[in-house]
Amino acid sequence: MDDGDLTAKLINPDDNSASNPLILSLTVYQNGILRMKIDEDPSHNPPKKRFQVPDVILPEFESTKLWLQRYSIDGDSFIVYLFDGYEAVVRSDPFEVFVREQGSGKRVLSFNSHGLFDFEQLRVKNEGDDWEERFRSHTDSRPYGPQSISFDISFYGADFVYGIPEHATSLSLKPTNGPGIEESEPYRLFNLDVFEYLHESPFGLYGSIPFMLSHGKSHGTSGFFWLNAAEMQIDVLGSGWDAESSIVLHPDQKRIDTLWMTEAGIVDAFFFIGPKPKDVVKQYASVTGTSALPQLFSTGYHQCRWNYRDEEDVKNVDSKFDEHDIPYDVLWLDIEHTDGKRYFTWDKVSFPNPEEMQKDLASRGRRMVTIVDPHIKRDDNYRIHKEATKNGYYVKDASGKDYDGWCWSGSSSYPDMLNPEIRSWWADKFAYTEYIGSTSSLYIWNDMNEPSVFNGPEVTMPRDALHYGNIEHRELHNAYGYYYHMATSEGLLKREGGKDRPFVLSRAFFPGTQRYGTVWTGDNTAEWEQLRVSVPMILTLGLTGITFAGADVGGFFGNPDTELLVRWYQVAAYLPFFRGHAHHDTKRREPWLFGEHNTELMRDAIRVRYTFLPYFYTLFREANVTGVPVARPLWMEFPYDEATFNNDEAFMVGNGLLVQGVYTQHAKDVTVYLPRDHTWYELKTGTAYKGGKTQKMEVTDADIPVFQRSGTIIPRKDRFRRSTVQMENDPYTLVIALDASGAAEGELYIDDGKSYEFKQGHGDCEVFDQILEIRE
Ligand code: NBV
Repeated sequence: MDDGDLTAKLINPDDNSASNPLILSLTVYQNGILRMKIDEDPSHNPPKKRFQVPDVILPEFESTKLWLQRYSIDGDSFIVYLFDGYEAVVRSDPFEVFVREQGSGKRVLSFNSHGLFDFEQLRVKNEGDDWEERFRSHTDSRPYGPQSISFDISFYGADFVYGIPEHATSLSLKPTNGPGIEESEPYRLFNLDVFEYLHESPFGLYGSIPFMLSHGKSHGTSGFFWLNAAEMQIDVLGSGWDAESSIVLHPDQKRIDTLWMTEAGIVDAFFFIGPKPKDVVKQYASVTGTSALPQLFSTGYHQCRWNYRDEEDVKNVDSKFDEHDIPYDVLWLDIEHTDGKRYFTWDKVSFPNPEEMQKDLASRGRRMVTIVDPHIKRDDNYRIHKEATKNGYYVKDASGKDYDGWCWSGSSSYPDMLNPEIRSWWADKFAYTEYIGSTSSLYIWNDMNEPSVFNGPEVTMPRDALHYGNIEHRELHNAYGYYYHMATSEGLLKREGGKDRPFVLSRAFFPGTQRYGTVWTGDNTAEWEQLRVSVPMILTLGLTGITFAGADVGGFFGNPDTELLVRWYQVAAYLPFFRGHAHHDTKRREPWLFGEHNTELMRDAIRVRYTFLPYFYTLFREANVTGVPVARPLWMEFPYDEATFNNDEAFMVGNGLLVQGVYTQHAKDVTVYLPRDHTWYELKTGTAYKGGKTQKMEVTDADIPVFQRSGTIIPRKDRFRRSTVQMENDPYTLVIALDASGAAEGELYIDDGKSYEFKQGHGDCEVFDQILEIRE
């Protein structure tokens, strides 16, 4: 015991090779969190310090550490107190760590119960060692040799596991391996710019969060998070994969085993005991942070396209929204608005008067977003490139030269965002005096930050590229986009002297991204299956901290047929980030281009969103305080209702609204499961349905089924306006759905919608935190 932690040496008894002992440390934090680190022992002088991911764990989390006092030894096991009713056990031989209920001894989570823990230690290269790895025309020099880590994690009492975005798959993670299971690749976590991604694929997309949750009827919910930024692969093992398993289970306990593998880094693992779904997300948020409270405007509708061509086009699109009485808040400009893909500049012919353009939009209460990507054009006349080169701010290649890759801007280099000094330099670029033509109504979009490199291995940076502190790219790859997003967000904050909240959309993400901005699911396709998969993708992001997330409405690639486009608006109107976007080869698809009837349908969907903005904003504040997401899987609200555990076609907005998407063409009806023990009021008609059953609901093209749960109060604003700005002083409508006893409760959060005054309690007006109780 040292400093309130437990430390141990891990010695491999069967190993005749001269492998050094590893150092394990175990720390307990408030609210049921166990952290375990395993790294090489510095006293054995490894050739290099392995990478530990900085700037993700909240400093305030560290201060919730509990001094380990109560422990006991039982045979070869060392037992520490974890939380009310739970303890952690470290068994020495065979080595295993697990969390269990005190008294009953029921396990919750365990590490290495199947003995799959393996840790490749760094070595000095000897003559004859060939560590190079070749991929197509690329060679990875691997100067430190293999350094992978793997282990098994078991979730007890688990019916399903969820999390580990980003994959275009179902909400509950299908087994990748095991008897009777069609063997698939493991789920991969490696941030990549994937062209035309497929649904139902375990292939990793643009962001990575190595955090898995399990849920089941016997334990409830638990979670496991591995803070590591290298490539990771995770197998979900189907039951019976290890028939010889010696783990003794309580008869009513199911178990799901998983296998985790990474290329580099250390073990820095967090075990969350739950036991309720919201406990686990709160425990995770206490480690990595809750989501930033967005400005109110950004919770409205966003209109994007690659590209709105010029100032005339912008004006025209903007005025058409008014002409058709469709509210919207933000117009977006993609890469073509720049002078030759030099970010922070404007194309002089198409956008000669950017300030005027933004001010004109702002006069009608609207904002603009421009794209700023991380690839910097290697042009000696480009200010950003000159400064970055002079200061040595670029990521280096394995030979120590500025890494040069190919992207939109042609030959490009990438600022080394791991370095706080470089982040601060980058943040300064958003000052009005630096980003000429920007105004206070301009916000930012970060794309291509995986980082995407067209001529790099797998369209990204070589793994042996070098970062600040001699860190290899392989060690931090999955966090590059996170640091870039962080620097951009800090830029907007600095620009406003810390007053207003930034808005930055990012494609790449990592644990902690929620503190810096919004995420979207990248380049989806205009297909029904992609509309369907957008729901579990966004719910998964919410479960793993990033609640402010959305998918391109309509699908980025291809032309959606009108019915798909309308359905997409109807579902996305209830998801946290709501933006229409399209590839430049697609036909224009603004909501008024498909005939009056369809304009009306899309207008209605967008208006519904605006009506519910007070509710959404209140939920964003709840997420900001607690980490509980805005859009929730049904099992998060109804953890005892087994029929919800595997449902990812419907979702809850807060605890009050249940939304059932329509994901097929020409649907005449859809089946909706309404969770038990509640009455559900269909939104349009007020018709009451008893919960605990699957209902067949007739649908028309006008809308999708949405229900309000009995016992809730939902705040709305029902007047139709051009944007959130015009709604500011509109009255609230409270929609009250009484429960069987004649009671209902709800919350309404109101603040100025843009500043940080809420941190001083300015938003916490009397109605917040206070239950409105209305009795008949
Ligand atoms: O900047 C162009 C696009 C953008 O519209 C899209 O949203 C991003 O995901 N970008 C990718 C680069 C090219 C994609 C083919």
